[in-house]
Amino acid sequence: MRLYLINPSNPLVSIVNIKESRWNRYRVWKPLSLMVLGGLTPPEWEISIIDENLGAPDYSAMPRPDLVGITDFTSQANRAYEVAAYFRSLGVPVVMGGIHATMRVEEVMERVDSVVTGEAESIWRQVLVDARRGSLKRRYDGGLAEIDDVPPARHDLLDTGYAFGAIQTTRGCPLNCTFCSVTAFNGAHYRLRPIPDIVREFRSIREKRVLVVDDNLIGTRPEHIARAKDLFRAMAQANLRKEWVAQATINFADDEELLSLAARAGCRGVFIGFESLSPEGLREIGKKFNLLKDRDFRASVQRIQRHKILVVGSFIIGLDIDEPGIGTRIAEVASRYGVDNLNTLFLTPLPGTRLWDQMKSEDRIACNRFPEDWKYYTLTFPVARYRHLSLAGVIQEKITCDRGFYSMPRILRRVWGNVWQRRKPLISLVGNLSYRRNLQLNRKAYADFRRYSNNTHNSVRES
Ligand code: B12
Ligand code: SF4
Repeated sequence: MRLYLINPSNPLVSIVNIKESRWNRYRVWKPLSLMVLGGLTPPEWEISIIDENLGAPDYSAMPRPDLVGITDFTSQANRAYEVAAYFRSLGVPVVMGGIHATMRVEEVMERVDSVVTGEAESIWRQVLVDARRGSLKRRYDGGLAEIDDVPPARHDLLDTGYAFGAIQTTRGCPLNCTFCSVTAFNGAHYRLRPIPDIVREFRSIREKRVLVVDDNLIGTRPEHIARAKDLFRAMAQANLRKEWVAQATINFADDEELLSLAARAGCRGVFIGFESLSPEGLREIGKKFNLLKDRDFRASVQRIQRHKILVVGSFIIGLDIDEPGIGTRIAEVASRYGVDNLNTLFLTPLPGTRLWDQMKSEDRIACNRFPEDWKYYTLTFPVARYRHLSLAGVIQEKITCDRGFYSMPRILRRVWGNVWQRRKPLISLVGNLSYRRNLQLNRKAYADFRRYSNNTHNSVRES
């Protein structure tokens, strides 16, 4: 029995776009979901994982599979439907699962044979049994997995062309920020994989560098921090010789022992969502956690960097409190915090989030020709109507912000700071140049987007 597991091409960045910027190689990540499905699949299935970000293959030249499984984020939905239509035209059954399939079940059901909602661990084997018998159900619900049932991912099924391997150590997030799908999809309970399983799986990853995909590797409560320390101790003891990057909340900076253990375990970079400059903004999006303790963000960033860990800071543009000038302010504040890279994203109502419900009820979802418009749900296009910023205005804020933060003098200052502190100046330079190069690509994409939108979506205030 032959199974194809497919990651449809990602409109945002793929290795195919390497011609446009060779630094993009560092921005393409392995589709861990499909490697986990591989780990759940019994040996009688011959599995091929096809990641279209490495270049879409000529499916007609490949052997006919008995079953196709497709994963997709919302932004990949259109390509996912094309791939599904192709295989269904050959009479091959197609199953779709993952975040978009879960949040848009009806839409997906119209285009595939079977939809799997939620996490797949409890249900995937049953799907395969039914597929063999030719009796696939239209819908399966995996719900939330027992965390001990998460198998080691099949890292051997995908090997070439990536700069980073991938692993997951926790699932779920209690914070439930309005714009984020994680609590809706993975639940509010923070579930922890057993440490020995993680260490063993780390060993099976061939890449030297690894992305730990957890939404928050360290968690928010004292018992989470204690577990993170145990994990880092075990990783250091196992002498894995891996360098890894992860996502964490800002409390990562609050515990010197945690930082030092993380660095010893191989942590080289951390992605932190600051999201907004102001307490009102943080309250608006429900990220109250960042408000705690009268925090000095600059000092927090510096404490992390002292352990030779790079900090990527993320902010959102387009909150209801954001007014003209927000782009310049974010660039300035992010520079003041001293982050090594800045990632600004447009406030985007992703399906299944609280923000989606709110914006839908206020008739603020401007790109709403679905499924075609899903391609713009990359957080890099302003798909909604913002309170104080028009379409042209919000795009201009983003351009101003990026131009300000990634100006050559500021890049050189940051890289020089890294040389001075002996903190991986090369990685910092590559990261900064990659972002800078993509700014030019973004500008063209925005011009096309404005033409597509016909400049119709005004700010809420104007309409
Ligand atoms: C790692 C990651 C990335 C990596 C991508 C790695 C990759 N190629 O998969 C990078 C950094 C590139 C990335 C980029 C983006 N990401 Co991202 N990312 C994640 C993150 C943190 C973890 C994903 C992961 O690997 N999970 C571990 C695996 C094991 O879990 P899983 O994917 O959910 O798979 C399970 C089930 O969903 C199911 N399943 C999945 N696929 C299938 C398929 C079949 C057939 C079946 C049966 C089951 C099934 O089974 C799996 C096992 O239980 C998630 C948050 C999260 N917790 O999921 C956000 C998340 C998926 N990303 C999100 C977003 C918005 C983006 C971007 C658009 C934003 C941006 N500008 O960065 C881009 C778009 C990329 C694109 N493809 O177009 C959103 C997606 C929301 C949505 N509705 O689409 C999420 C949920 C975060 C959020 N804030 O809401 N991302
Ligand atoms: S943005 Fe981060 S902290 Fe907020 S709900 Fe999502 S994963 Fe949790």
